Amino acid sequence: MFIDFTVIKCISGKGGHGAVTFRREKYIPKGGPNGGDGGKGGDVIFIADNQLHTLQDIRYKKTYSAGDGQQGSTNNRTGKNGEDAIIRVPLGTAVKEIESENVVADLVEDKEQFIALKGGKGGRGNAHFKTATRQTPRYAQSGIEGQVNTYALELKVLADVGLVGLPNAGKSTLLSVVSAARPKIADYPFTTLVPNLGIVKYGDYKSFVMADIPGLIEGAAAGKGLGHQFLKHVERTQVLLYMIECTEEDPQSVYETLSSELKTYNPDMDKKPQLVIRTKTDLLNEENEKNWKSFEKYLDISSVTNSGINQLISRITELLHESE
Ligand SMILES: Nc1nc2c(ncn2[C@@H]2O[C@H](COP(=O)(O)OP(=O)(O)OP(=O)(O)O)[C@@H](O)[C@H]2O)c(=O)[nH]1
Ligand SMILES: [Mg+2]
Repeated sequence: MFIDFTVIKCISGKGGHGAVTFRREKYIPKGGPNGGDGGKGGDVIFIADNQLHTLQDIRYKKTYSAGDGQQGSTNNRTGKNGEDAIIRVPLGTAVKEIESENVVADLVEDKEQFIALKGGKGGRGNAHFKTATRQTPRYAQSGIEGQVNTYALELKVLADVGLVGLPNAGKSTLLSVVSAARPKIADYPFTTLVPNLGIVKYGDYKSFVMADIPGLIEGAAAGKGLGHQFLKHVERTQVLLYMIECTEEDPQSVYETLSSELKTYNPDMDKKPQLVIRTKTDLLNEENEKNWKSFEKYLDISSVTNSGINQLISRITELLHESE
């Protein structure tokens, strides 16, 4: 179970000011007041959307601002309302107010809405302030300010497929190739410090969730490296991919290290459907190939040339359907 998490700042729109205007027509030199009202500021609204599965898209944007209402104008015309800021979130997203630490909404149904911040009201134009004794009021109301608040969004996600491997095996790169996720990728161990999630789309409307965790090393289950604290994230996935670099001198022992770490952490982990993925096959040469003789079954992929990627996705979807 992953906790997908992000913090955003929200600002609702300001109300537009009321207008101070008077009728000006030929033959009516001193017309009465006709200043229109200001428009209302936009609201900040969260909407649950069953097409979304992570907070991925929201994570890239830190501030959501609704539009301001426009000022009123002459002839009693009301200013335009500001546009609402709509924040689409996956089902199951909890919205927590940072300051009070209160969960203010828990959006579970498709299209369920939560108006987090109301836009400011528009000010009334001077047309409202005409009285018997005051025929030409020269003032109008100001629009009300918008509101500002900071929220933490939290989503519990169950990943379908977990990637495990030594540091630098190419896990994050694979995730970036098959999904819209953009995890950090670099040529050194422990590039990934926190788990990443991606949605892998296939067929027309189908998808599964893939989880990339920091690299595992021997002793991980006992707390070495970083991986162990994240093993819980792949504990409940349906399928595990063992990612092993094709250039490993002893891929068999790498496999055993990974497998024994998982078993030490939770004996059931090793029982779920798994695939061994030989990664970076664009680097494969005859020398490496020899090291793999003892290995019975694996799938070859290269995230650089894309070779084997479609086959991998088909194989994963077969396994997911079998375990349904
Ligand atoms: N040639 C080649 N290089 C690759 C391929 N996949 C990944 N790499 C490179 O291998 C290095 C490590 O890739 P990552 O995806 O960051 O590896 P990781 O398993 O996520 O590593 P950690 O997060 O440290 O556990 C990067 O320099 C990648 O560019 C591949 O298919 N071919
Ligand atoms: Mg990584």
